[in-house]
Amino acid sequence: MSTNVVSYENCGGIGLLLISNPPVNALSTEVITGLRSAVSTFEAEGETKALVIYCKGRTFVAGGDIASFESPEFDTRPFSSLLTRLDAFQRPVIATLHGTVLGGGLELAMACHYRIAVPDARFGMPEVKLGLLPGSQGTQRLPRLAGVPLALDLILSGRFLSAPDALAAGIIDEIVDGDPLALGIAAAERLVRTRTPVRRSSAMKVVADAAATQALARAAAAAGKKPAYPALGAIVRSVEAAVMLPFDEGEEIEAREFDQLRVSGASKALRHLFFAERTAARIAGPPQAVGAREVRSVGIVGAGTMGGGIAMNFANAGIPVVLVETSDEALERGLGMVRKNYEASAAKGKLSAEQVQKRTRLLKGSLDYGSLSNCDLVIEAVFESLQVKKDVCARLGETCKPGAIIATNTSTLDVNVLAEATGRPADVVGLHFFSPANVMRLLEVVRAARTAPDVLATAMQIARRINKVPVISGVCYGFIGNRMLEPYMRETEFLLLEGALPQQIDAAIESLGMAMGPCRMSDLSGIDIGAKVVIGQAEAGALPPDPNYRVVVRRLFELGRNGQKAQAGYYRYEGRTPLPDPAVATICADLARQHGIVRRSVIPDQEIIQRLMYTLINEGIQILDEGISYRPGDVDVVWTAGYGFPDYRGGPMFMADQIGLSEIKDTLDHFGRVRGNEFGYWTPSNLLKSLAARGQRLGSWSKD
Ligand code: 3H9
Repeated sequence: MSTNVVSYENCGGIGLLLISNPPVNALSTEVITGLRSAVSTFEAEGETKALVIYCKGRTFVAGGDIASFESPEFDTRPFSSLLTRLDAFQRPVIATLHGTVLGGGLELAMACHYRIAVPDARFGMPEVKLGLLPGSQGTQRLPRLAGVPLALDLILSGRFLSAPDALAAGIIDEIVDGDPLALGIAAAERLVRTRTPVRRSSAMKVVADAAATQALARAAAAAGKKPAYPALGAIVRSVEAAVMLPFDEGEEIEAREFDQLRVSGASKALRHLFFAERTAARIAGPPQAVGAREVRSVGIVGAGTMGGGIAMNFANAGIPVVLVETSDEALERGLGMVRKNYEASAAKGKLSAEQVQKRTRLLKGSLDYGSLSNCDLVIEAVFESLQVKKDVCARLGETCKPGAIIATNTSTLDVNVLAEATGRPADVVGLHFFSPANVMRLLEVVRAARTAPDVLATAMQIARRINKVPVISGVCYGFIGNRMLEPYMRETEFLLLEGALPQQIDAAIESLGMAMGPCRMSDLSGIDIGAKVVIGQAEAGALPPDPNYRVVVRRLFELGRNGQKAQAGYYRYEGRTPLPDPAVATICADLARQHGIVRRSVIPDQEIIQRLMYTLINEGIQILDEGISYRPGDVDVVWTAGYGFPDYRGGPMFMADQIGLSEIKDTLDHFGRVRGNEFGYWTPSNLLKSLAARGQRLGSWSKD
């Protein structure tokens, strides 16, 4: 028997079932149908002594096919009943495991009687990251094999276990190095020869001891604090059912929970982001590169907080880095900060002493640009000033070897101008890291007008190597993220002038699930940083001719209220704790008086949310229309990976579809009418207007 994705053959009395569904052998409907038919063949061949299930390619089954969950007909039960059939065989069923054995893949393995794995196989139940739970008996079998505390930990966190840890936990039976098929056949022959009785995980008793009870109670309490993630509570209830109820009753509870989660907004949003992150890594738009350049060594100019953080990313990935500074003190300060960061990670047990040593050995400092001459990639991370950066770029253009890539970490300057300054613009790309650069996952990769296709391809590849989530942006002020932040900050300040308080604005925005409201965020990133950008824009004549525009941040800066580091900004601080500061209300009231702005005693939270979020969304749609960003999903990845946007809302573009594009357009029009639209703040982008008019969603829109 054989289909495109599943084949079965009888080899010397052993049934061999092969799954071959690249890239990760996900359980598509076709795979499940193929599995059922193969299992029926084995069932019918009464004389076949054992069944071996194995996979072709880089991994055993890495889970259910996430795309198939969108279908209204999707149901976990056909796969679950297949697992029940496997479990019930009197003849041994063996899973031989390699790669990442995840979700439905681990459920398949656990339904087999014997699990053998290669040493570098990894195991996990990552459904929670998709807002789901293991929906095919996983919440029932894992507690039986591994105990309730570990099962809960794995299913609630989605973390992976190594093969030795899985063996120690009782999830697998044996680790052997070799070809999965040969290993499976050898194990099958041994089990048959020794007449080893089959061991069914469904028949094992769950250990219901005090540790299990405590783990359940702790998990239930933690889930209760995160109502935005309904999967957490559903997981606890399903594992509890494994403890309290017979296997098949627990299985039914799990299936019902899965059905509800699958159609929940949170799971839809998280599934959207799963694919959006992977799609963002693909370069859209012509021309495509034929290949990438090799990056074996990296240079960084500027060993400040940014440069040091960027350097750590490369050292962590095993790539040697040279940091160039202008003085011994600056260099020592930068390298010292990196060393301190590594030591802090070691103290927390996140890195071994050996890892720290290996990484610090990869970092070298230099005062000489000449030491960059052999680097394959050089990133400038110097002070954010056009002249300073242009000078550095010009020097790099002369110093770097032919074929080396020159990257700028600017967050606001024109990458085209910097690229021309090097004298070799085809070699130049923007790499906009977010602070702290060694922690934040997002990397905006800025494609300048003359960036060579292979330079862009290399930037995307290197981003994945250093574990970043890359998103391509065209050249514009602020790229994708900071440009969308601009109307959001503008409305924040206008609302403060009209009488809202920082704590009210932050609370309204945080109620949506944003990690931080705009005022707390500005205090953390530095009022001086924000104000200098606005002042620079004003000097460049790039601000709207509105005398009221962003006056609050400039006044706070004048007053030295530079945010958390100054213990005063939009809030006053006790340590890192922000406390409401009546002085800020007074500052805003004075500014309002000077600028003739009428203050109101009540500003509804809904107005705050609409003015901040709808203008941000409108800017995102404008960015798509201009081709600065390729896809709505790319914008969502920027905001969820870099700006604390709640993943369970899927990002601003996904959220816009949930709200309804017509509703957003109509609300912008409404604000334009009641507030006036002299500066175009409320003008819906053309794309928003046309999508709303056609009743189309961003999710089904593409530039082509
Ligand atoms: C589940 O199992 C529910 C069950 O309880 C019940 C089921 C009946 N489906 O990440 P990569 C694609 S829920 C569909 O770049 P890596 C991915 O989109 C599932 N597609 O590679 C990409 O496609 P493209 C539980 C999938 O080496 C390509 O494969 N399982 C799936 O960095 C390569 O992916 C999970 O949540 C999938 N399940 O990492 C596992 N998985 O090339 C999710 C991958 O077109 N997957 N693709 O962009 C992962 O964590 C990683 O993909 C993995 C490989 C570690 C496997």
